[in-house]
Amino acid sequence: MSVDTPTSIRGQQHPMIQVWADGIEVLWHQFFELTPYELPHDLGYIEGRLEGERLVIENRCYQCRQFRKMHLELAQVGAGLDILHCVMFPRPEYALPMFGTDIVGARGQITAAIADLSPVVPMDQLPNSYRQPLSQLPQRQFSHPRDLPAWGDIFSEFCLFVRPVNPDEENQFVERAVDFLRIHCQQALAAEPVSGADRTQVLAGQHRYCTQQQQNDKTRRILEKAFGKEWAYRYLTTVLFDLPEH
Ligand code: BLA
Repeated sequence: MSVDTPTSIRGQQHPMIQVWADGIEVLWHQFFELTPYELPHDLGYIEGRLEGERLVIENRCYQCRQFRKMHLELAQVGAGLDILHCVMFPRPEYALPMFGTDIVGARGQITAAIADLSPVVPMDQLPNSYRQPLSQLPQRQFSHPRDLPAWGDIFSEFCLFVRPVNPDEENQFVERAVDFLRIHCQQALAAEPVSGADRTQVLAGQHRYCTQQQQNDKTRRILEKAFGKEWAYRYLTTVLFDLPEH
């Protein structure tokens, strides 16, 4: 499986990031009829400087019937720091969880690999239609699981957050993350739209997810250092974790 989508930094990132980014785009195209999602015109491709190094951010953004925004971002700071960030925002008519994943690699070593399907309605537990297939996925072993920060109470019991220490663990992570995404795409295709009170609950659940994610100091600090406080705030609240409209 591969997608012919050449970009300037994609071919230069950590192999695990390239494999996972390709996997995400292949599944998206397999399952959905995608149309482009227009980001603010100056925020699609971005260059800045961080401590003397070049920071490049490349965004891919789509939408489809079930998702108002399917965002895949690749970022690179100099040759030292590689980042993959991806979130799928369901339309409020679909009571679906949030799919999110973040990979951070420093000098060739992945330090953080996280993937989750995070509950929206109800806010504290995934629906049975997700828990059932998720609980049947094959067991996987990671030598360095990581603890979630305090704002991470949005994530589900299935959240995978590790520091993979070798290519085998990197593959195990990507395989599990692909399983999460495939289950999500299948459930999204089968989902019926909701209305009224349920729609309000979906908005409230997505609101909480985005507000918590905006608390991630590690993301904010990098963006602030490279682009300044105001820009970082705008990027966090309009591109990374924009709140759905009411
Ligand atoms: C951690 N995110 C991080 C770290 C950095 C970034 C540098 C620290 C790495 C480490 O602790 O080893 C940076 N991530 C970025 C930047 C962008 C980005 C700059 O996406 C974008 C430009 N973060 C997400 C999503 C999730 C997420 C969708 O964007 C989860 C679904 C999680 N990132 C996440 C978590 C941590 C993290 C839980 C660890 C935070 C901590 O330990 O405090």
